[in-house]
Amino acid sequence: TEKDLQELFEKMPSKVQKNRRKHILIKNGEIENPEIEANTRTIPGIITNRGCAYAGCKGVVLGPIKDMVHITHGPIGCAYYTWGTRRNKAKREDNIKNFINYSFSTDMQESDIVFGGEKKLTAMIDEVVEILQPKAITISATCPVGLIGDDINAVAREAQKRHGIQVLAFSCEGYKGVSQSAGHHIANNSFVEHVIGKGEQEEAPAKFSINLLGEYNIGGDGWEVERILKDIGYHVVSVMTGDGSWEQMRNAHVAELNLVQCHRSINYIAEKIETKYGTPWLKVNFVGIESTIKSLRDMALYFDDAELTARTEAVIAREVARVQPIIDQYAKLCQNKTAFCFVGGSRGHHFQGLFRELGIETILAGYEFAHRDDYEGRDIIPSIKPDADSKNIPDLHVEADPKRFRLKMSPEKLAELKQRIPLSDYPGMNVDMKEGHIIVDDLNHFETEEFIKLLKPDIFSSGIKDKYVVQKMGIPAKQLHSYDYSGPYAGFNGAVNFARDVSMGFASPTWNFITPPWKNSPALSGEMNEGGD
Ligand code: CFM
Ligand code: HCA
Repeated sequence: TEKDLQELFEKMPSKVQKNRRKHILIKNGEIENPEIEANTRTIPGIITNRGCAYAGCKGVVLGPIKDMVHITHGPIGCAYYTWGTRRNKAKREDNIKNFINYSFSTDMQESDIVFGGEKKLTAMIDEVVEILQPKAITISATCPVGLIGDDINAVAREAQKRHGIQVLAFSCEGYKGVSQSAGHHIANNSFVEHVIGKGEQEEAPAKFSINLLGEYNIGGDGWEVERILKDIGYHVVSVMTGDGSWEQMRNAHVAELNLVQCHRSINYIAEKIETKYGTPWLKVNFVGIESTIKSLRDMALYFDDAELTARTEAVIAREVARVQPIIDQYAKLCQNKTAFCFVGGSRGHHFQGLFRELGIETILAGYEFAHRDDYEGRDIIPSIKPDADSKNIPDLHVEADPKRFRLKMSPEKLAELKQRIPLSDYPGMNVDMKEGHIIVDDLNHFETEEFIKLLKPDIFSSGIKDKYVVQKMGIPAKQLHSYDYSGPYAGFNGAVNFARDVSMGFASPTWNFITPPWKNSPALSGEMNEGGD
């Protein structure tokens, strides 16, 4: 209740309180779409789950592209941390190499920081080309590179001339934004400018051609989604960027529709492709049975083809008949339980439906670094005040491509469809949350513990940084970033895996051996005294 929330705030120093109040909401139907503060700087010293711009650029958007060599220019730590930890899977294909099992870094030493690292980077590119012959290379800058002023753009330009392959430089120094989100934007801009639409194809190679955007194939999610789409009869031109390739992304302009799974990390590309090539985008969600079915039906409405619609229904019926009885068994262990669902961007919203299907209600949800539109919907975008990102990252201006822009359907039909399906729109998470439930932006360690004590959720979904703290409080924690090394969790097969893993968490006898701190109240307690003696 508001009173509990008030008590929680009172435990914070007054400055922190003032800041954090704007990031926490209780869903209350009286105010139609309350404003939340998001994408602003975390208070220094607060333990947050957020990462940096480099993580968002190299780790999230670039990293999964398998046929490019991704070089991290910097001391070894940044490259090492983004080496495989995100579990974005990829397979080699005919004519498409797969480099994602390697970690490439200039491993800058003290002398490179003092005298500059450009020569080392140049030498590294030459070595990479000689040994691996990739078709394209990316260079991502880490914090010290920006501080010492290495000109990675000039190095990239020279290397491109020397080797005749595309070399893209990304000034995604960690400090370029308040979180990963800035890095997504930097990567998106460059792909719109230099990669998408540069391929030779003019026509879609098959009927029902789509691109799948914002799907990173974590734990094999993208493969499960592609299995379903191909079974129905779709042709996947490119995936951005899970198990994706530079080669295929170059021809993304030929698709008839872009699907957007993770709105946060890739909405910029979706929007610019629409302006440049006339391809609308559809917000989909392949996490959870209901959402998967809805996404497939929305796609069928877009293509409006009797055979495709019939096939969509046949696949849905077959898959549901196959997986529902298994899920029902697991769901018996999950009834009437509650969850916290706090993940980086889209997943804080996407997983709520899957929890609900198992009988688990999400009572607190939020994002580490999403923007106000991911909470309140895209309608509010014009009213968002310029933030830290907009100062550092130019909003790319694009225009209709004179040769390749093509309307995919009449404007009247498009307008009519927009009334029925989320075309070029995302209504955000808040509309789906229930009365009295809590929405928190950039949840921190202190609030995590306080909300757990207050609401005692049965399961906490999170990342690696908070998981173990929560488990020591006696509550099962399910990582919704890495899936605790399981997955896929998307699509029909993913829902079965998730039901199995979550119910296993509840059934584990481990929890009987842990006494949560509130059952063991301390003999002594104190209060924080601001500024006083
Ligand atoms: Fe999109 Fe992602 Fe997410 Fe994300 Fe991430 Fe991720 Fe995530 Mo970790 S792209 S916003 S920057 S869905 S890496 S695959 S799990 S925080 S909720
Ligand atoms: C990142 C990657 C991450 C981290 C996950 C976590 C991922 O933000 O740099 O904190 O557990 O999904 O791997 O979000």
